[in-house]
Amino acid sequence: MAKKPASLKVNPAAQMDEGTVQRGPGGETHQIAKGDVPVLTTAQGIPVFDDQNALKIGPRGPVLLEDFALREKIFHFDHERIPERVVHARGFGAHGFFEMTDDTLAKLSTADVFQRPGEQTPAFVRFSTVAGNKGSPDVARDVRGFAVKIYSQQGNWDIVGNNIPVFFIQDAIKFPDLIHAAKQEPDRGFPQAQTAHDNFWDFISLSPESMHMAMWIMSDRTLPRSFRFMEGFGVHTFRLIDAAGKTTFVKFHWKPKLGLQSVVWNEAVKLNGADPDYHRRDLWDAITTGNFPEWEFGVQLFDEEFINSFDFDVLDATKLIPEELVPIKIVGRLVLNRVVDNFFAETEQVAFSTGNVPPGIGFTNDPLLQGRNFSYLDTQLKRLGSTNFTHLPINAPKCPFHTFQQDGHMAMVNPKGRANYEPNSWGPEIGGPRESPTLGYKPAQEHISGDKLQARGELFADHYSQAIQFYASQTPFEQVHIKDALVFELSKVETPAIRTRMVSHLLNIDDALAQQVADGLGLPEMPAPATPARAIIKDLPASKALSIIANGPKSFKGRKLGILVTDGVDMALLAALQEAVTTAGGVFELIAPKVGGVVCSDGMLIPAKQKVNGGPSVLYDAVAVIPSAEGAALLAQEATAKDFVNDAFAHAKFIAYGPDATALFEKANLTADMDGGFVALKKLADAKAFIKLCGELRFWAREAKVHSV
Ligand code: HDE
Repeated sequence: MAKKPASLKVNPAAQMDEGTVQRGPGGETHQIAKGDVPVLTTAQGIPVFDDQNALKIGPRGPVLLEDFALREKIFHFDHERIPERVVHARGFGAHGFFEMTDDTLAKLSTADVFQRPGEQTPAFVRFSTVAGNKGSPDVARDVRGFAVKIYSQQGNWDIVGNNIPVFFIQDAIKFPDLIHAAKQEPDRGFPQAQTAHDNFWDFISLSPESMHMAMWIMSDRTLPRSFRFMEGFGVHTFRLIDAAGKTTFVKFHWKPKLGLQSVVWNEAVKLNGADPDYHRRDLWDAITTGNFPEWEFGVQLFDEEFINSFDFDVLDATKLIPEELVPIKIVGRLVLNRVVDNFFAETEQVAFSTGNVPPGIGFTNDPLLQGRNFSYLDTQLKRLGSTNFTHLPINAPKCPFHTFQQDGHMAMVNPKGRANYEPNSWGPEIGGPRESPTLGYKPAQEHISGDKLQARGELFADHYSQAIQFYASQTPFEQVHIKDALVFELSKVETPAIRTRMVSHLLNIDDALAQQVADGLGLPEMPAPATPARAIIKDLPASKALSIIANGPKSFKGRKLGILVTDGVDMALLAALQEAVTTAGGVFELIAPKVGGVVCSDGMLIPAKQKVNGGPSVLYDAVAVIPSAEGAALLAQEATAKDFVNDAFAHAKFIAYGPDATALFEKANLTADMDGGFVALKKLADAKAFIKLCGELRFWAREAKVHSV
C-alpha cells in the first residue's frame, strides 16, 4: 500500500521559510510552521504522493510511462556524474578568508585585495592529489594540489599551486606526456594513484629536466600527514604591477602555522587501508571542531637585477629561489573556517584557472604558465558542460560584474534590458557596461622581439644543480627516506634498463645515494653517469627551508593522541593525559575492545571512538597504552592490539604506557625501556612531560634500528 503524506507543508526547492503559505490540493492554504518536515517535490515543484512505489496497474502490474516523478528521478540520477578532473581528480575543499597583515604589497601592486590590511576577503581552497582517480586513497605518494580562489572586489584571483615549489617539466607541451606516463597504464588500467610503475619512470628517466622534481617526490613531501601541515607554492614567477605599470617579480608561498609534518611510507601504506579518507576527514574534523587551519601568506620579491644575477632562469618552473637568497616576507594569512554545505556543488564544481588574476597581478613568460593559462578554461567546458560555469555560486565573483555574454547551456544571469552589445547609443541608463581605461585590467608592458622558433632558454638546460641542493638540504633521516622511496619505486619497475637509467641520473646528483639505490635494487653493474646538457653546479649551499623535519612544529598543537584503554583503566591517569593533550592544543581518541566504551576504575562508563581493530596506531601522531592488568592480558590475545603497539614502534612514534601495559608489550616483543621514545606514566605529572616530548613528533633515532633492507 502506498503511504500518503500526512499534510502538505513546505516545498524545499522553493526554500520556504516559517510563515510561508503553500497551497494544497483543492487550493486550501497551509501555513509553514517551525519544525515542519518539508514535502518532497519533483524538480518542477510538484508534490510527491509516494516515493516508495512506481505507478502500476495493480500491485503486480506493468509500470506506467505516465509516472513523471519516477521518470524525472531516474533521469536525474542517470546523469549525476560529470567527468572527473583529468588531473587532481581527488580533492577536498573548504571556505575561509584571505587577509593582508601588512601593506608591503599595497605599495607594489594596484590589486585591491592588497590595499587594506586586516580586511577579510572570502576564499575557497581545494586540496588534491594529482594522479589518482576520484575514489583513490588520500595518502598516496603524490604531489598535492593547493588551489586557492580569492573572491576579491576586482574579480576572482586563483593561485593554482602545489605543495612542492617546482614542477616536473618546463614546457606545457610535455604535460600530456607526463600525465599519461604517471596515471594508470592504458592497456591494463592500473596502477592508479601511484608512480611506482614502468611508464612513469621510463618518462622521468628520459626527461632529465624532471630530476629536481624527482627528488622532491621521492621525499616525504609527497606523504603529508594532513593538508594542515603542508606548504603551498604558486610555483611560477608572477608579476606585481603598480599604478605606474612597474613590475616587481614575485613567487607566492603558503606556510602552515602548525609546522610541517609527513607520515612515513609504511604508515602511508597502512593508512590507505585503515582510512582512505584520512586527509579529508582530518580537515573536516579540524574545521568542524573550531581548530581552523591557517597559513601565512609569503612572497619572494625580486627585480631584473636579481634575475640577471641568478644562476637559473626564473621562467623555468623546475627551479626554485632559495629562501636564503631571497627571503620570504610574510604579508598575509589564509584561514579555513567553514566546511562545504555540499561536496558536489562546491568541491567538485569549483573551477580554478591560472588565468584568473585581478588588476595589479600579471604573468611572466614561463612557458608552463602560459600553457596553463590556455588549458584551464578548456577543461571547465568539458567538465562542467557549459561556458556558463561561472554562474555556479562557487565560481561566481562576489563583486559586481557586468558582461555582454549571454545564452548557452544553463544561462542563469543573462544581462537585463535591450543592450547586449557595445558600442550602443542607448545611453547610460540602459546602455550597459563599458570598458574602463582607469579601472580595467592592464597587462605589464613588455617589449618582445625575436625569431619564431621551438626552443628553451639556455639556463633551462641545467637539470641537476638544484636536485643536488635539495638532497643536501635534507636531514640524514630524510635522505634515507629518499633512498628508500627510490628503491621501492624502482623495484616495482619491471624493465631493468629503466632502473639503470634512473641510477645513471642519480650519479649526477649524489654518488653515495646512487650507490645505495643501486645496492638496494641489486643492480648488477653501475652505469656511467648520464651526460649533462650543461655544466652542473655542485656546491650550491644547503637550504634549511627545504627540509620537513627542520621545519616541524614546536608543540603537539593540532595533533592527535590515540589512547588504548580497557575496562578498569585508571581514571585519574586517563584524565591527566586528556588534560595534557588538550592543554597543548591537541586532540585525543579512545580506542577500546568495544566501541560502546569501557568502565573505568571509578565505575564510570566512557564511550570509545574506535574499536581496537578499527583504530590502528597509524591514525595517531602518538599513542598511550593504559589498559588495566586484565585488559592488557585480553589485548595480548588480539592481533590488532599487538599491531597497534608494533606499528607505533616501527613508525618511530612516542609511546606512553601505564603500569599494567606489560602483558601486551611482552606479547608484541617490545620492552618498554627499549629506547627514549617510550615514556612510563608512573605519576600523573608524567602525562604532561609525555605530551611535551610528543611535540618532536617522532623518535627518529629508532627508525634506523627497525629497517635494515
Ligand atoms: Fe594543472 N590542471 N596543469 N598544474 N592543476 C588542472 O584543471 C594543466 C600544473 C594544478 O583543485 C586541470 O580544473 C596543464 C602545474 C592544480 O580544481 C587542467 C599544465 C601546477 C589543479 C590542468 C598544468 C598545477 C590543476 C584539471 C601544464 C602546480 C587542481 C582540472 C602546462 C603549479 C585544481 C582542472 C582544482 C588542475 C592543466 C601544470 C596545479 C586539465 C596543461 C605546474 C592544483 O586544466
